Amino acid sequence: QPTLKERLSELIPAEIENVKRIRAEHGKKTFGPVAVDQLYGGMRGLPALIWDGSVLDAEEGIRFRGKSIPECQHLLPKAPGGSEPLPEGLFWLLVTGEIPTQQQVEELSKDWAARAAIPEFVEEILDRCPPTLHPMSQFSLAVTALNHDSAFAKAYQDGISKKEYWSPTFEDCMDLIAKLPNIAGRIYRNVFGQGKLPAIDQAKDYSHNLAALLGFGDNEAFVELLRLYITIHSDHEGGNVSAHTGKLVGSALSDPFLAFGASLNGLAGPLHGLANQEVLIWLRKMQDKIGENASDEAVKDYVWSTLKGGQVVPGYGHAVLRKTDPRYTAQREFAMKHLPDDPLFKLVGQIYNVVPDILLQAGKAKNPWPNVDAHSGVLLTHYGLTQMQFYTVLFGVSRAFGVAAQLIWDRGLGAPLERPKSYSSSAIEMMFKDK
Ligand code: CMX
Repeated sequence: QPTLKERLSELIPAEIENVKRIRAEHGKKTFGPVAVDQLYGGMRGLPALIWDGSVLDAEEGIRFRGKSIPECQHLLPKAPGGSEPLPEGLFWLLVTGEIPTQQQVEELSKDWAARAAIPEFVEEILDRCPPTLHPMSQFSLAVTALNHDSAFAKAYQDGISKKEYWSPTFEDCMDLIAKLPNIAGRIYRNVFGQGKLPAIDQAKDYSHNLAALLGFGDNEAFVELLRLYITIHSDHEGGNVSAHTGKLVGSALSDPFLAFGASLNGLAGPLHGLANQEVLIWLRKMQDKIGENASDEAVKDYVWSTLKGGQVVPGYGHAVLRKTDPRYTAQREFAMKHLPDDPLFKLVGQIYNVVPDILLQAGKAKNPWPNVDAHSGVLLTHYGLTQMQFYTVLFGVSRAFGVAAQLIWDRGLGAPLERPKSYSSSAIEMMFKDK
């Protein structure tokens, strides 16, 4: 059975021809006008990027290479005794569009375990960070510093041909994903004082090793949660801040460590990945104010007070989605199976029953339904990972899978430098002066 790299080396030439054909047949066609509002309005709906790993439908949610989350849960290989998909298999799917065999997934687990060590100087950088520096800033520092050993940067300096870019990019992407657990684990233990890091177990899968580095290796349910968590957070098509940033920075031929470091800085924003931290802070504040087992009325008043204070309800709304996020639903199903009586899970369910109506009444949010971040923190808290400042780091570990898959393809297909056109407001006025 071919390795992932062998399979890619077969797929890339065929896809180069495919893209040539698409461009020859359709390259000069246009779809849809550009409205001035889109320039001022965060480019919502503006067709601008090619992204092959996943597509987001506003009503249905995400599909990874055409497969919904329940289909991925069904089709992708599992760990012995487990029922959630192994993220190794999801990565294979994102990169190739194919479902890997159990053996191919096991090989990937071994490959990543073998690449997992981080350079000593990166350990030192992390050890010197004050614990008050946000875990996401530490994460981004460490990932950026991995560029020291980038195979792509070295190959570029050595004069590699453009046709070969994808190969060292692939190696960097594999190293990047493989090293993230050691970085995340070190940050967690440094910041929250949780003892010494264990060694990577070469015989275990990625999620197991990540859980062990965080101190939860003995908790099989938590390991299963991480398998699901990484799978569903991996990719959300190309226009979201972290994915697009990675692609943009990669287009300058910055190596995958530099590109993904930039992704992480975008993920660290409260309207994007940091929302999972914000949700838990908000829930805890709500409990402090109105107590546990509060009435629907009390929850409603609290939600209104958030809105009236000029703040967003974290975990609700989305720039593209217009229905409940299937990533929320997948986590809810996990909770129903593993922690149905958890009080915080019950509060999340109660909030689901009151927030959409309130957001509709408030009349601003285009999507009143919950997104992925409304649920993730509750699951992590249940198993004892209560430090919410750390939650976005786990989102970041997962997001590397989607960004890396696209970086490999961008270099494989020779994607050009991104350079869209910007306009000043006076130029817009001039353009429509007499129209
Ligand atoms: N609570 C209160 N107001 C909200 C809201 C929410 N959850 N969601 C949207 N709105 C408001 C917007 O702030 C905006 O207000 P203004 O007109 O005053 O600027 C208005 O409704 C219209 O916004 P929109 O078109 O519906 O949403 P956007 O595409 O601009 O923004 C998002 C999308 C996610 C940033 C927004 O819904 C939000 O801030 N949600 C809360 C934060 C959150 O959960 N982010 C995580 C998203 C998932 C992820 O990336 O991880």
